[in-house]
Amino acid sequence: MTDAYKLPEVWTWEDETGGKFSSINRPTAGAQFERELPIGKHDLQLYSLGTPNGQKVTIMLEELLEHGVQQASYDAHQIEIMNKDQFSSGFVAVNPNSKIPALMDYSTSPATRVFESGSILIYLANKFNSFIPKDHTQHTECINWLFWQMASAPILGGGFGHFFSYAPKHYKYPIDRYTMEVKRQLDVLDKELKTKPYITGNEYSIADMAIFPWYGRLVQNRVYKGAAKFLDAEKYINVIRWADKIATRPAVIRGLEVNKPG
Ligand SMILES: N[C@@H](CCC(=O)N[C@@H](CS)C(=O)NCC(=O)O)C(=O)O
Repeated sequence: MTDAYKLPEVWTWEDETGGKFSSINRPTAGAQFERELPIGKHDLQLYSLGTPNGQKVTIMLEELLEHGVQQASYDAHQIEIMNKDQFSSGFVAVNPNSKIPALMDYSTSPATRVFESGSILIYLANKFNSFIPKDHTQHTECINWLFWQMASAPILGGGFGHFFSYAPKHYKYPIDRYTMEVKRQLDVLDKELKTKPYITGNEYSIADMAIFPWYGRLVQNRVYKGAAKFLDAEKYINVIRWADKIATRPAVIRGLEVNKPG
């Protein structure tokens, strides 16, 4: 059990709580300094970093290009979150939530801002009519699983990953809580993928692109060092088979390389 903590009546922010992200996170929103974002030559301007949430979008853009959709050409601008680039006035104008990934589409008038990785995937899928099933049932399944991933990322990233890799110490209570939930989610996926090649059925879609950088890379031991062993990931054989197949796609290989953290 973690040391008991006596709740104050009103919580107040302590500047340095320890852990990897304590120096960048604070309980307020908005721009912290003035700086415009660079704009390259293509209609699509991506402001991101090669973390799992960023990789979802670069995988999709590379899949579109692989598919011959030239209008999906994009400029990728690296946002170094540890350097607080996400708090510039330019970035906050594209995403008031100050998180990567964020996208500007200058092909529309006025230009369109898109933030939240799931929203960006749906935006690109609708814009280019690709990687989202047309069949009603399959389409709904795709959205189901995309939302499932968006809702599970805080458990895996913010919860398990934070306490397994980034917290200043290892605390049993949160690690037990989040490990149990991550394993349950891996089991959900494993049972689903037992009978179908992709998460919505026979069609590779934005739902697979959203899940792969998190759960696919987790079972491949590419997210949070040592986590695959800790989670006994070997037993999720259907997730591993699905992830290994997706990992060989040329667009996925390229998408994982874009905006790699320095
Ligand atoms: N729900 C958001 C989450 C995005 C997110 O958490 N991005 C992280 C990197 S993976 C970030 O920008 N962190 C910067 C910070 O916390 O200040 C999405 O899926 O787009």
